[in-house]
Amino acid sequence: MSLAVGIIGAGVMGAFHARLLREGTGHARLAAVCDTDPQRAAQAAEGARVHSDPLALIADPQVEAVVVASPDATHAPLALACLAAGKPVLLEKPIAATAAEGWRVLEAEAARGRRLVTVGYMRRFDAAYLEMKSVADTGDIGTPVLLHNVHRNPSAPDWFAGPMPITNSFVHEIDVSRWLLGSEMVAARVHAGPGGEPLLIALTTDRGELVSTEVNINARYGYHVHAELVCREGTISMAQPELTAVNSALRHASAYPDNWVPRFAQAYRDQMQAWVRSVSSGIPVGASAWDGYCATAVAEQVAQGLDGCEVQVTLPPIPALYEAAR
Ligand code: ISE
Repeated sequence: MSLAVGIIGAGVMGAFHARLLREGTGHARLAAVCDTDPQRAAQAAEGARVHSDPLALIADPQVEAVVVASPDATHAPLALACLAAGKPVLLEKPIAATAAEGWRVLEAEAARGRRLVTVGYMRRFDAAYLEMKSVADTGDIGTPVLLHNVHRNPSAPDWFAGPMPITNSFVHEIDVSRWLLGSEMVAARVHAGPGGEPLLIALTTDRGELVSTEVNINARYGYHVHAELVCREGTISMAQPELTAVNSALRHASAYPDNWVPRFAQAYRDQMQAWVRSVSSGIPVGASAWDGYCATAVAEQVAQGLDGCEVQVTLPPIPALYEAAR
């Protein structure tokens, strides 16, 4: 049996998810694509059904599960529509544009008593992060004390506004740090560089660990994500995932991609395959609606510290539906 998946949004991420479903995902097929631009939808669909109304795609009887890759502000309403239709959804991050909306998604899922929402924090499927976590979890290099993150984009897209470096980009570090450390964030301090960027964000966890992140959305030279976990007896850091380096003209060089898709292509592939399997097995994978809520709620509170003051970060108690997955 192959799972019939509909995709909402045919921009960079939606088109890539469509390609994954057309070409590289076992036990799944691309059933439909929806975009406000019919040409873009048809291009990504390559013969699958095309919708211009996302609610029509969700209601389409030929669509069994949904990937949402439309703009951030649409995530919560579309997740709620998927929940109302009882259809599993792989929701691109962030879960919602605001924590309050994210909470509504979580509440609606909890009211159904069944996990249907997976939030697409794909770094949880990245080989380098997975290896960091498995080394840290052995305890061989001692207990974690500090996680250094670097998150650089070559340039901010023109739709980036207000605190989006935090609520759209830094949410990745919030999620992956919670996942790597198994800790919750309790305090934050934001330092802004000259003219407001880059940001240097220092978080403290409930175990006293420090999480430092450079969020640099105009780094110019390329897309670059790096992490180093410092433990009491050693460190583990990400080696650059390039396969080759070129020696030429007195230089040794390797390339940077210009966006996140090449860097995390395999993670997206593995996430899609794991999600498809989880829909048929009923065993959830990846970031839950609770994880999605936590990332957005922490980001929103961190953004309140843009004036440089320390912020105390709080989260509500975890609802019972998500407790088992912790
Ligand atoms: C984008 O939405 C992503 O998810 C990328 O991983 C991140 O680097 C970028 O800053 C976001 O805008």
